[in-house]
Amino acid sequence: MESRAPWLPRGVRRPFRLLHTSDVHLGAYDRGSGRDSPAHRAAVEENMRAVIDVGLRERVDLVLIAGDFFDNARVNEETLRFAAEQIARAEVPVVIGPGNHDHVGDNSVYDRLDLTELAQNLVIQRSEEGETTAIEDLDIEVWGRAHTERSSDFLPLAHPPPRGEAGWQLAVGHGHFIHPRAVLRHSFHIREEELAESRRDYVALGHWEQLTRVAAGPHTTAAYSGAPQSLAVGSGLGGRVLLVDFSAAGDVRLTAHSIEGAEPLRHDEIPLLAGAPGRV
Ligand SMILES: [Mn+2]
Repeated sequence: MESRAPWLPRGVRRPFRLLHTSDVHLGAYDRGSGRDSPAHRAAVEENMRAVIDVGLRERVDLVLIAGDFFDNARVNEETLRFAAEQIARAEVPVVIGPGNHDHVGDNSVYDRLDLTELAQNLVIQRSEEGETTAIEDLDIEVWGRAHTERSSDFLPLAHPPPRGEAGWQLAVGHGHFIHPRAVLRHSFHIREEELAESRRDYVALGHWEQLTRVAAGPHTTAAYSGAPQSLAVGSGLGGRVLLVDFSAAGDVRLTAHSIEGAEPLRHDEIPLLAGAPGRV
């Protein structure tokens, strides 16, 4: 695949498989939410179980959740405990990059319970400046910058640090990719140039409900997993999670697995959205 990074020799990296999801919005229909609905609540929880089931079935090595894991900071405590149970069930490292719905800082959902105590395989990237999580057994580093509630001009992927020491360099970003028809008043811009200049092997994106790859320069792969429960289900592009295979030669290949039993979509079947270089 053309995405092989040119700055490392071939055949030196450890292959692994990633599960990438986002925008689960756990708790959106909890009691007291104003949208209280036991049926919808059960459906959202079932989606989360199905995501973890895909990870177990496909023997993934790592899970990245690219923001909006929780819908808001007032979700019921049983929803927090449910989330921790499901994360623990994954049995592999799980990294959450908080989005605008589950931001860090004042009134953060992540201050209510210590989920990392309940699920010891969980890392929550809580730094507003950005932080790197090393998964040493897998020779992976994951960089991400957490949302806060304050700044609508937040730029998730502006100026990440240079590549680190580990063989695989990943990033997590929650925001709005700028494409030729993008509505620029939407917040949290992510530009093709930033993805390319990040020099990451893969950038796991969240904030959009629909699955899509996005242009990220010749050496980086970047994609939105879309929400497991999505308004885009009717298009065949919703209700999916991304599996990402990283090969010893440095190739990065996506497969979009359905949580509802539809056929997987192979890398080249996943839509690729062009960027709008220079558009700010
Ligand atoms: Mn969002």
